[in-house]
Amino acid sequence: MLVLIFVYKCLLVPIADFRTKTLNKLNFGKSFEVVLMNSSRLIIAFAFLMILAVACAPSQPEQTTDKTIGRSEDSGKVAAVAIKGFKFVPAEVNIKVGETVVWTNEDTAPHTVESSDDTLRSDELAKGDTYSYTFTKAGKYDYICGIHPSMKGSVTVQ
Ligand SMILES: [Cu+2]
Repeated sequence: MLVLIFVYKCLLVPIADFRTKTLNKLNFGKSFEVVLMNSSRLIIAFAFLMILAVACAPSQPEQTTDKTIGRSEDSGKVAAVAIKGFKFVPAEVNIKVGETVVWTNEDTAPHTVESSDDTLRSDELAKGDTYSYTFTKAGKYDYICGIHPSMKGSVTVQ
């Protein structure tokens, strides 16, 4: 509705103004100014319509790649583990050699990711912080939260 009003004001009002002003004003210089003013308004209206057309054009389909299962720059797959409700979700992850796991703490409480063999050893993760590790050797990596040792998870690398 606002758009229609805008278009009306930009297109129709200047044209009406132009007619009355050119009829009323015999001074050529002033009429010429009016013409200039109206044409610039028409250009603005046209530009606005073009922008509107672009904005209304069907947008490209959104990328189907899930952010949590995207691809890192070296094209190795990334598995996401959320830390929420004092749990690793999912607690068990199966990946292949060369793939990366990214842990994201979604709790307000701080957590860590620590495996007994020290392969995994994150800093204290505040809410929103992430820790990632790219696994280069096959095996099963059990890990816990160093602050809450009852929180357990594992990564199996094939
Ligand atoms: Cu914890």
